[in-house]
Amino acid sequence: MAVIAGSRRVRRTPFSDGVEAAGVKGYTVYNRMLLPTFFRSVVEDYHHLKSAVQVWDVAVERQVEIRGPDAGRLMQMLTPRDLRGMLPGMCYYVPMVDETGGMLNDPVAVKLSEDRYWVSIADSDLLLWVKGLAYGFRMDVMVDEPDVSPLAIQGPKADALAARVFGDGVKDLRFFRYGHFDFQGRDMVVARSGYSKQGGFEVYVEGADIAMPLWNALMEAGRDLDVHAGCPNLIERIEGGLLSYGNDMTRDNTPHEAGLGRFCSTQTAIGCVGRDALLRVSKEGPVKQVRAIRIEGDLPPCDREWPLMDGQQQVGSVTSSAWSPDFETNVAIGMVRMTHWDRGTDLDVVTPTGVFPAIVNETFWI
Ligand code: THG
Repeated sequence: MAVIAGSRRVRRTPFSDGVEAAGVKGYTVYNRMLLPTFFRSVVEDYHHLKSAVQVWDVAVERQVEIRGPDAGRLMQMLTPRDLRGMLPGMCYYVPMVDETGGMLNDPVAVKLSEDRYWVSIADSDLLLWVKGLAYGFRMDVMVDEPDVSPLAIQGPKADALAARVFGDGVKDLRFFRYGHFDFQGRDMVVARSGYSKQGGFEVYVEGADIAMPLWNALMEAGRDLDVHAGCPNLIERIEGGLLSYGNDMTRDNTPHEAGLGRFCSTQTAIGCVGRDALLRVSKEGPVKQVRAIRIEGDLPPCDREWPLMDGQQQVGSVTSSAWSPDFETNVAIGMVRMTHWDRGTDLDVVTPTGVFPAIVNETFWI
């Protein structure tokens, strides 16, 4: 593919100077902001992520801040996940849906206090929907995008690196919990979370001025741990079954179709605007759903939907795919009709360069 032209419309991040100094070789655009796609090569980055530690500029995970007396009520309007058990100190993975039950985003919500949340969004303009609801329902809340940029520390040596910069206390964090830690006199929210299955942290960096000092401190502290700049890795995230909004699910899908039914308790999510629509589909169950797919052959990059065929009949599509060096197969994510979603079902996938054998896998590669 050709290069992405820089312009003001495609926003840089507070870490972009560090990313460039580290030799970034590819970018995509996410929430109208630059997101690195690889540094050395996708495969080299993959092996390094699984064996060492990386620092990721994930500032594209923009925050929608909801603050005010109606913050809790507005949050529950957005999601079929029951938020009554969510306390300050917790992060929740929350499917967000419109009035038809269609997925608008799959963010990580961070509860800062009873009346203040950050919604750490995937690639869609969730801010506009939230502001529209707040205005339309005359809610007593402020909704905006604060100067907060997540920086991820991911990989098996993430605990060791994070402890050197934030102290041993970070090691006590449980999965999807956060704490407040000091860095150069600044308060930082640090959570045990991140868009990989290798473990690690996400630092919600408040204030662009402290971004490069933190980036540099992590790079220096981790020199003997072989720390390297990295980014969400296509191969590793498919192996782990981490979904990508806009790729693996869209507004045309319910959370149940996306395989996110375990994050929904629609019956008790009182106030969710998509509740009535989802109660109907959650009773019946979805007729198509996300599946792990194994594909044989030398495939092109998956930059469009690939039809999944049973003979002449289309029974689904592949939405993400990559060669996995560790599993020595092409790992893929697809949306497959109920009639063909059972483990071991043999299908054909139609790509721009040919037709290849595809098999529905029991689980992701974790
Ligand atoms: N972290 C933060 N914000 C984000 C992402 C993130 N915003 C964009 C994008 N990623 C949102 N999508 C996801 C997808 C998967 C997960 C988090 C955000 C995830 N899932 C785990 C899993 O499926 O194994 C665990 C979820 C759970 O058990 O609660 O982590 O990565 N800040």
